[in-house]
Amino acid sequence: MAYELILTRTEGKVGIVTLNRPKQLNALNNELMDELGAALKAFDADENIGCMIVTGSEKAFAAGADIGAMATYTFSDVYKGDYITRNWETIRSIRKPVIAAVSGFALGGGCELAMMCDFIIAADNAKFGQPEVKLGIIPGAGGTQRLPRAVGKSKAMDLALTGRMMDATEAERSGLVSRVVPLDKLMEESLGAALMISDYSQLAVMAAKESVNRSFEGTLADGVMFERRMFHAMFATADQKEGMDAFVNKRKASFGNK
Ligand code: DAK
Repeated sequence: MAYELILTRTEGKVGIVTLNRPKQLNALNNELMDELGAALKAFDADENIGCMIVTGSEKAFAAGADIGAMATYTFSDVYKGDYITRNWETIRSIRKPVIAAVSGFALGGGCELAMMCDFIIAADNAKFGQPEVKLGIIPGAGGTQRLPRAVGKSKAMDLALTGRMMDATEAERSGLVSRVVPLDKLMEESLGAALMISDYSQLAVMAAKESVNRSFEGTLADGVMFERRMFHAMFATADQKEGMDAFVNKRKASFGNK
């Protein structure tokens, strides 16, 4: 499929999507979100891909939903068209891991998109925020729900109510991002993590992702039971036999994803 607003490429078993509306700081419109969803779904279905990275430009991961496109929307436009839900959350249905490699601005819908990924690696110039209040709206793509789960109520309230940005150091300190790296090492570090993940059993990786996601969606007891059953299920896979045999015999495991 030919894309206009994103670039796609692969590095080994890693599928990389680069948001590519540089003049608009990667502002997210419907077309871009359709393309992003299609690209991620294609990588997810590709047996040769084990992990994905979503990234932007040095200046902006994404500066939010496209304000120009939204400016004249009415309630009936967004409600009838199921704005956001229709195509923004495709990323949540992706079963293989998706890493957000964030440099520059990740604001509004851009911050929400990064939070929909499985974890965030940030360059030291990254800036995160939910500035929607300045536009007379509130976050609409999960920001009021995922941000407090990541950084706690007080900081989430601070960000959503003042609209201020937080830098990469504050984002790491508060748990929004997993690592901060120098800007010129962002892709190297992200790719290193993605290649490492891609070498593991896809079954184990997908089960781990599904189990961690469960921790945000139910009670602790339900989550632990879900994890336990997934853990038990791993013993039905050839990859478990391979992984443990490789350890016992001091050799590198070679997973067949079976
Ligand atoms: N949309 C459209 N264009 C944008 C944009 C955006 N979000 N952000 C930047 N641009 C464009 C600018 O208009 C400018 O275009 P030209 O004037 O060159 O044509 C170009 O990108 C460069 O931007 P600046 O000249 O402003 O660059 P600076 O370095 O001076 O400033 C900035 C960078 C990121 C601080 C600034 O551009 C900025 O404040 N941008 C807006 C950030 C923002 O407010 N983002 C939140 C958007 S609201 C919903 C669900 C979700 C959402 C909405 C509804 N529903 C369920 C209904 C989500 C909403 C949002 O994300």
